[in-house]
Amino acid sequence: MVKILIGCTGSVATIKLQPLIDNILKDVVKAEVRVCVTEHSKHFFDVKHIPHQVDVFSDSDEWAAWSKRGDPVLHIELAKWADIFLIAPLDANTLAKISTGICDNLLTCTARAWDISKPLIFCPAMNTRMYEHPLTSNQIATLKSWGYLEIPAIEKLLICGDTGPGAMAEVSTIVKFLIDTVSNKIN
Ligand code: PCO
Repeated sequence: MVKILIGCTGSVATIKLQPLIDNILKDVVKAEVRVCVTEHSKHFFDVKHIPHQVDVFSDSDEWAAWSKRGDPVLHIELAKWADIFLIAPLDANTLAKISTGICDNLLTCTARAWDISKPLIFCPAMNTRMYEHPLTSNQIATLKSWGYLEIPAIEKLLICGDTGPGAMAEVSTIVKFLIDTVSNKIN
């Protein structure tokens, strides 16, 4: 089995979570999928539409799991469990946090606990104005300097009506990238 942890952040591109999961389960051989989400990302999907075998974790699960010494710490368990961490979409806020080590929620704590010898794939998604700010390329370069793998944002008509770079890569591109990453891991 290849264990894939999908991280979702508060970009509107989280509307692609369900097709992303469906296509991973269909096309990535022997994939086991879990999801960890930020509170803002919950705005963009309905957990009822996520396949039943896929567990979705969020901040409240972190606190519910721990009451005493010896209890599991969810972000550590998820970071140990996953073979691949796919953060799609990675919004401007979480990009900034991960690039500087801020860990104030389940997703960013999991990223902070990530073993950088395992693949971490990230798919930036944000409005063009944010995407084109110099902070974005600086922070993406920081993630890449640790060996993290970028699936670059693309140019298209964004949900807000602007056209330009900043849209999340297509689901098909992400799934193909995952398949290549899994086969590199095996071979
Ligand atoms: C925020 N914009 C974003 C940009 C990300 N947008 C996208 C695409 C989707 C539809 O094709 C949502 C996938 O527009 O990735 O978060 C303000 S405009």
